[in-house]
Amino acid sequence: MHNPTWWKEAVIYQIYPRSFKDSNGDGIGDLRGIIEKLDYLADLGVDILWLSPIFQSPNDDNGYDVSDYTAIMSEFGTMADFDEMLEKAHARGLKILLDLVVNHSSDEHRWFREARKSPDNPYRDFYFWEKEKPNNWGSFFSPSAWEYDEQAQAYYLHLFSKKQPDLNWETPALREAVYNDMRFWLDKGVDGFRMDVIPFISKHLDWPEPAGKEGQLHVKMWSRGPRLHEFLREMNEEVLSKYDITSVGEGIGVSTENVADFVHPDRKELDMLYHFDHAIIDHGPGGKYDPVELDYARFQQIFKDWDAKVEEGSWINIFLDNHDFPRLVSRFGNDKEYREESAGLFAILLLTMRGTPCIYQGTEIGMTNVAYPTLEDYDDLEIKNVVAQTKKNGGDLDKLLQAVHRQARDNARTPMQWTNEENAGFTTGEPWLKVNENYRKINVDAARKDADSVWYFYKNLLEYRKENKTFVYGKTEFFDTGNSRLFAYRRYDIEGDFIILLNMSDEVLDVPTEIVNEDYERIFSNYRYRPELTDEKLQPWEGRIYSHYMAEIMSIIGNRQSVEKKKPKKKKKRNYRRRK
Ligand code: ISL
Ligand code: CA
Repeated sequence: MHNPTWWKEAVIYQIYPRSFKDSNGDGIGDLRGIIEKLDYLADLGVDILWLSPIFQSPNDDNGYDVSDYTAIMSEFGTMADFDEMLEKAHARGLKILLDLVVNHSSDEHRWFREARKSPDNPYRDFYFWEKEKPNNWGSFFSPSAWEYDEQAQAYYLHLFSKKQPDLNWETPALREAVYNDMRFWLDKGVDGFRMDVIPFISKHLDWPEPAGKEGQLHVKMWSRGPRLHEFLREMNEEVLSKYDITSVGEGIGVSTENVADFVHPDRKELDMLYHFDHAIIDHGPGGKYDPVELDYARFQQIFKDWDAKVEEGSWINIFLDNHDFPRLVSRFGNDKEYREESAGLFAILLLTMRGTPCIYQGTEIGMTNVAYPTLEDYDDLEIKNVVAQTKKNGGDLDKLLQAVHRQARDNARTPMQWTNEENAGFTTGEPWLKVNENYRKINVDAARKDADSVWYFYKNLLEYRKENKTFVYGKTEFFDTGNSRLFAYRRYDIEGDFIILLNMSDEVLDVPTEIVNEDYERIFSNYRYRPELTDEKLQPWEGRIYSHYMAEIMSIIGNRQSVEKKKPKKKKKRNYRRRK
């Protein structure tokens, strides 16, 4: 039997504060906006709120460039607002995860301002300095990972933008400073951290010159440097283990072969992490802005391979979109004819696959990608960099715009759609990033007035998951359906036995009776009460959960022994367990 663990049972909801809710009309989401929406989040039924960075920052990368780890970004509010938010969240049973961005700081952090002053400044070794460019590494947000600093008279390393210099974890004083900043928040009562690009914190100090073009990204090489696990163990020992909290690693560059090194309980490093395998599944030979067609067979295989690692004792997160990726319904589903259907289908995948689910803001109402008319409409520094490079190389800007429509991080960063009022009820002012025009139709208000909406589907499934711990602790069995567009798996243990069928296509498919025999009863469908719903056929993008009748009876009467081994009379079909 399993040990009950709160962060395995919990569902995470990620807030991108800049785009969540603006409380004061300046067009930028803020902490008081989050406070306003705590009841909404509690009502939806999530457990943990992960806030993208809320710390003081010049916002070169929307807060992923921190200039003071223990101060609140002035645009987001004050420390008093934070304290109030934390208290009110806890009062509603919601936990708070902060975003720890300590692979790099902002160049405006005091440490960096000191470090660049002179070679013997006490903060010098908080960063990496080299007299000559030691290699041809590229950076995520600029052509080179090395930038010459006039004042320092040396090059510094930045794997992300040049305003995000990499911190040097080799320096014990830097590590101690980071641990202190972490303690500051944990002592206030926050419930843990999501850790940004954490596999990058240890570097190959011989600065190997990678094969390949100048300016290429070398995620594999940067991830899992020689001292990474030593640093993580130290952080755990010094900080994490002293509190009843949890930790989520952003598992960039982590694979099934090495995930256990991070999250197996014996390692005492992190509780869980999310990998990138399906998140980069459509990146082509030229990277994310050179996308290729989605391979659904591989998509299925990825979930299968990772679940095998969970079976061996590692724990992971299940996510399908976040602030760095396109909207899941536009990317993996069909955001045109079957928007609500595919949004519902992926709700089932998120909430029934083994791992701690992460729901990204807006996904609970099936928000979609945006397609701004020009490249200049986009805000993300990543796009600005790609546009500059494409111009420099005389590349095709129309083709780039198409790719940006499909892949941009800003797809996920458009303001949350609350109502059909101007600017989607996000702000009374001018939003920092234009709202998606479809807010008149897709918004929280409308969704909550419609019992058949994606929003209610999430709410009901969240509640059902809470009642059925089999989805958390049960084993997984994957079925080969012979169709890359039909995903089928079973979650089962002594308390429950469920089969999940997901038709990831625009076609009507036969229900595979060899998988779902007559002992299984349909209890959830994202087609709910619609006339086209039948036992034998799966509608386009229909997802179903079936429950074994014996397990179902036992879950109702709660006692296996007293059940007669006789199939009951056909029960009335329920597509929602409980309809409110
Ligand atoms: O979105 C990406 C670039 O196309 C990702 O590769 C992303 O850079 C990577 O997932 C790391 O993400 C995290 O660190 C970045 C920040 O920009 C992202 O928002 C954050 O999630 C640097 O801090
Ligand atoms: Ca504001």
